[in-house]
Amino acid sequence: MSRTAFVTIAGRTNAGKSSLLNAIVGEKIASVSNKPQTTRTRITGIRNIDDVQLVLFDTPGLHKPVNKLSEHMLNTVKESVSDIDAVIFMMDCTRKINPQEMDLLRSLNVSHMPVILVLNKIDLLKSMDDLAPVIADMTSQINFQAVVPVSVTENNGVDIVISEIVKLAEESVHYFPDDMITDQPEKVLAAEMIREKLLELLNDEVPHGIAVGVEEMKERDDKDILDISAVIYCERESHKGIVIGKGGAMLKKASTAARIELEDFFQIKVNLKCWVKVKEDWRNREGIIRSFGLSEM
Ligand SMILES: Nc1nc2c(ncn2[C@@H]2O[C@H](COP(=O)(O)OP(=O)(O)OP(=O)(O)O)[C@@H](O)[C@H]2O)c(=O)[nH]1
Ligand SMILES: [Mg+2]
Repeated sequence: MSRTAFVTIAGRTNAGKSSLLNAIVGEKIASVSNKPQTTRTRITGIRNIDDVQLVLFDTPGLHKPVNKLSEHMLNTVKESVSDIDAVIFMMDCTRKINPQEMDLLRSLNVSHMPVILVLNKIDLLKSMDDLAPVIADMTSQINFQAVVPVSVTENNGVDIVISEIVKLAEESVHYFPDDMITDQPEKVLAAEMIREKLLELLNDEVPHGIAVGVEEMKERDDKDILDISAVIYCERESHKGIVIGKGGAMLKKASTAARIELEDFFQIKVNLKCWVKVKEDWRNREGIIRSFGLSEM
């Protein structure tokens, strides 16, 4: 009989949730960056191990809400931690737990949701002895199904996280076809790859106010080339100048990096064209948030 486990990855922004999703799935399906609030929607990743199908939901990171988009992101987290088999609560082990994280953990305990505590970024610790007080403090306050120290970037401990989730799988038919790794449409995957490069390259407020929409994605009939046209939205005229850069240098750098990743992912030569448009203060405008596909499920 086949088995399935539905698991949500939650935790503070920048803890490494999307990095873990990618590591478990074995392909880069979620954007990762060193900037907070990289993930904006719930992203499904699927991994099949023998007769077990793991369905993982990556969620936006916990943060103080600053605009309407933030509120949607935090609602997505709330909606993603019920009707599942377990939560992977991810912590950056070098940072103190904050009240917002504690509130979520307590509410998970109240609803008897199994929680696997994943302590990430152990590569940054001076000594593994530093973990003991963190684990003691956490386990004295919250009941965990398991506690797993990991370094996702060094691929240390991810296999243990996988085996902990496999234990929770219940008999059921597989929900997704066995060759599917994510529920994101190709246009969304491509847009997220472009946004990730902009997050990497831009600083201050500019990257947070960026949304990317892929308008067209089509393989040519006569050649093995995938034409992609994308629009990069930013919040102000001054931001548009920064995104384009001197003589178009920034846009060129970002789109070249995105093209290389797109070619690698889709295994075809890509011709990427990007335009930059302004949507004033869009992160506070419900209609635009919805039209960008960024309101909760
Ligand atoms: N040193 C170290 N850095 C890591 C590790 N795992 C992830 N990171 C880095 O942490 C940063 C945040 O990673 P993400 O996977 O985007 O974090 P996230 O929790 O999804 O963040 P949000 O989407 O903003 O909530 C990136 O720069 C990652 O490369 C790790 O094990 N060690
Ligand atoms: Mg993320």
